Amino acid sequence: MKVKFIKSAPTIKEAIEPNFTEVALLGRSNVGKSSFLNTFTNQKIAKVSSTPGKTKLINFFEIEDKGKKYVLVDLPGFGYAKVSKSMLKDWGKNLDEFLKNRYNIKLFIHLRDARHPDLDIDNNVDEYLKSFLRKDQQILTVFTKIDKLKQSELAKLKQKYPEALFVSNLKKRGINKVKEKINEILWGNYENNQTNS
Ligand SMILES: Nc1nc2c(ncn2[C@@H]2O[C@H](COP(=O)(O)OP(=O)(O)OP(=O)(O)O)[C@@H](O)[C@H]2O)c(=O)[nH]1
Ligand SMILES: [Mg+2]
Repeated sequence: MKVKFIKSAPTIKEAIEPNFTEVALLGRSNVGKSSFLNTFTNQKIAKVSSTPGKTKLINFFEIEDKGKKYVLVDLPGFGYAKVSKSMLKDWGKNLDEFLKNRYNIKLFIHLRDARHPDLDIDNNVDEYLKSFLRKDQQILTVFTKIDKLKQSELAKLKQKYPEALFVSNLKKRGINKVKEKINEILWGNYENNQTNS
C-alpha cells in the first residue's frame, strides 16, 4: 500500500477537488482514529495523543492499494465525553453539508470503541449517516481497542455486530481485514470492475 498525504484543510471550503473515490473516516474523539490511520498506513502519519479532541483538521490522504487509488478523508473527532442529539451542533453545519453532498464518498468508516460499544453518540452518528446514505454508499463499523477486551467479551461483541470489523491499533490486529473490506466495497471483484470501466 502506498500512502501520500495530500492536504490538511481547516474548513470544508478548502477540501480537495472531488476527483477520486473517497473513504471518510469518522469516530468519537479518543476512539483511536489517529492510531488507526498510523497502523492502517503503516506510517506515523497522524498524531496520537492522550488529550482528546486533538485532530481538528480534515486530512486527505491518497491511498494506492493493489493498483487502485482512493482518497481517505480523516474527519475531526466528534463530541468527546458529552452526548449530543444533533450532529449539526457538534460538527458544524459545514461538515454536515460536506457529508451529505460529497458525492464521491463511497464508504463511511465509523470507528467505535470496543469497550463502549453502545454509546448514544455513536448510535446517533449511525442513525445520522443512515438518514442520508445513498444506494452507492456504505457504512462500515470498525471497533477499536479490542486488546482491552477479554476473549468472551469480544465474542459477544462480534455476535452483536456480525457486519462489523474488529481491530487493535496497539497490537496491529485486524487491519488487513479492513483493507480487504474497503477494496471489496469500493471495487467489488475484478470482473465486475472490468465490465464497468
Ligand atoms: N489499547 C489500545 N489503545 C489504543 C488503541 N488505539 C488507540 N489507543 C489509545 O487511545 C488514545 C487515543 O488515541 P488517538 O489515536 O489519539 O485517538 P483519536 O481518536 O485520534 O483522538 P483525537 O484525535 O484526540 O480525537 C491514545 O492513548 C492511544 O494510544 C488500541 O487499539 N488499543
Ligand atoms: Mg486524532
